[in-house]
Amino acid sequence: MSNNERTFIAVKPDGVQRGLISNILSRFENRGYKLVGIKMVIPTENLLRQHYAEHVDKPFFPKMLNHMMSGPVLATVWEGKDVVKQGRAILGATNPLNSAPGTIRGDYAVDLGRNVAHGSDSVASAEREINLWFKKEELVDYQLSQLSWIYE
Ligand code: IDP
Repeated sequence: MSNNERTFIAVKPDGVQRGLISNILSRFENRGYKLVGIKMVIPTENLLRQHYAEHVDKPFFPKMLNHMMSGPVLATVWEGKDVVKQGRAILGATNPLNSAPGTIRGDYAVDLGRNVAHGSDSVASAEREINLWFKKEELVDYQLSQLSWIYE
């Protein structure tokens, strides 16, 4: 079983402006995941076009682009067992109308275009997104002191 799977989690400008950073990060910390990268960025159009490559031709893309460039995004990388799948579960469904209470979006969002945070949807997209948002040297290699209390 691999405990070093990684995912990319970003607090979007709406989440940053609403003061939800610590709440969102604490959910991953409390679950037992290890933070290996963190920084604030105002993403460029070029970065977002790559990040959201599958959506660039969609009608909602220009509005989403404007929103994502409207202020800082908190970009983070988390590591741990099944973190990609669990990260999506912690986030909740893309459309907050379908997000269960207890999830980030289910607790803090009502609108699809203001759904507070992003999380990679597969191990492959996590790798792609981490490489897009972070340089190798920005990811920190260290051992979590609680490791044996989190993993059997
Ligand atoms: P995800 O963020 O859960 O991975 P995606 O389907 O990849 O969901 O969509 C990316 C983001 O684009 C969503 O989080 C949402 O903010 C926005 N989005 C997706 N579909 C729509 C739409 O129909 N209208 C407005 N925004 C949308």
